[in-house]
Amino acid sequence: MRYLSEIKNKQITVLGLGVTGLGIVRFLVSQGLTPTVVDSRINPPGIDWLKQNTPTLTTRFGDLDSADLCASDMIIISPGLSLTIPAIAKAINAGVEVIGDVELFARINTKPVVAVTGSNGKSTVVTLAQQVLLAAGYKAALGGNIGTAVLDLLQSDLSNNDVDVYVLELSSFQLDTTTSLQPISATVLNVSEDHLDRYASYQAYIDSKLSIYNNAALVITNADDEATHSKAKSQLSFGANQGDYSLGEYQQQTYFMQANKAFLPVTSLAIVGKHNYLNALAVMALLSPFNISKTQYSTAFSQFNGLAHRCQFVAERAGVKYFNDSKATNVGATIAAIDSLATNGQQLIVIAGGDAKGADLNALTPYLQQHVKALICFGKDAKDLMALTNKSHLTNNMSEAVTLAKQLSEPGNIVLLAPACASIDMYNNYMQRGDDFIQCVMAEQP
Ligand code: UMA
Ligand code: ADP
Repeated sequence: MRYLSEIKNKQITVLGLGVTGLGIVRFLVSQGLTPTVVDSRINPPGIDWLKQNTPTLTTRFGDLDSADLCASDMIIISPGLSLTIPAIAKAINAGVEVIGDVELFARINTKPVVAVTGSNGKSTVVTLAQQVLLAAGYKAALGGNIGTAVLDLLQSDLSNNDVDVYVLELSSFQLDTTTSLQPISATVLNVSEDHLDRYASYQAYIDSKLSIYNNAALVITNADDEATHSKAKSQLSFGANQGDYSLGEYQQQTYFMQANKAFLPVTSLAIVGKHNYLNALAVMALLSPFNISKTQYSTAFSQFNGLAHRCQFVAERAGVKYFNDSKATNVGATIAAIDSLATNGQQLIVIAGGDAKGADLNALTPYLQQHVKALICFGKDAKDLMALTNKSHLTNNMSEAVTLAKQLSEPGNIVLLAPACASIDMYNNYMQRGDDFIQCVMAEQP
């Protein structure tokens, strides 16, 4: 592979040793390269793997200032690190090339890539897209922000014969260090405030998302969300009532419509909620370059039961249904969850809180007024959430929040964990927070 021989004699630093860093190290070592591995943490997550598998690599763990990053020819950086960290900015100013793992993947990969970003729905869309492709007989590999480092998707002989197409979920952080990706189709699903602790402005965050369209053969926009729009020549759109792929009525049923023609009823999709119907439309638009029949779509749509921690039904206790939407780590996702569960005038009890990442929470207010009978808050930014409504209650933790939710609920109500915040102030990740919620619900006496 030409690009790898170009960098063979370069001094490469792998910066960050989490999921991404390990993927980079494994890949480079499999190609006979010997990078230096740096992480600002004394005990980064990948340290044990490294000690066991590649003990001879040079490592520098701890303070980044003393890692001498300027001495590298190239830094392959993990997405959790901002390019504005002084030691990293200094290396960039000194002329060191800094790229992400997705960029290295793009420079090497020869297979088609379907690329997905957006504030919400990415994981659902990429997983459903992979399921549809598999149902249609394509060998489809899934990776990126969803949890598998992209370089772990490549075979070490680089033939990649076991893959016809890569489906990649890309975060804005990953896009910030990617310039060479040429997706066969790419979408920004939607944009709402998130990660404002990493971006200078909301517009900077939007611009980062929009960069996924650069070099895409087909751009897929959300007709209902102007921030996702593009001037690309080749584009299709999806939307609730408008766009090339939309929702429409046919024989007294709601259908997924393709160019205004009824394609499949929304009941063909096992997951529910309007946001998921939009996700399915996005999948159809993204996969339009592939040869996929109605039956193959229908098979995949009916078999996909959704991902854990996304509006996941937990239990019914004393006539009250409990839903875990711990993955609602921003305002847009919490609104979508309230919207999809508050059908038929349902009144919800919502548990929220955590680290709001600098977001403006006010967009929640009308939804709280209309559909929420109590907002139970805890965590770092609980007070900001409390200020949104006079129906709020402050608690100290999940266990107290669930107990209070039970006391406030009546048969027919729904209790929804949809925090609108990251979990990092109290948990390792959103999965741990969701599991805590489930445990607390199960521990309550019926
Ligand atoms: N960190 C340090 N020092 C370092 C390196 C990292 O303190 O030297 C910290 C970061 O600031 C961050 C944490 O370690 O708080 C993890 O960062 P990382 O870059 O090592 O993360 P990885 O383990 O490589 O996981 C990353 C994505 N994480 C982030 O972007 C924060 C994972 O997305 C992704 O699944 C994985 O790569 C594979 O592509 C997770 C995520 O939270 C799910 N993403 C954000 C989101 O979805 O909102 C963007
Ligand atoms: P991401 O990978 O972008 O975080 P997920 O599919 O994991 O997306 O869903 C994250 C959260 O967003 C969940 O709470 C889910 O209920 C909600 N969600 C999913 N799709 C959408 C959408 N199209 N619009 C708004 N919220 C959504």
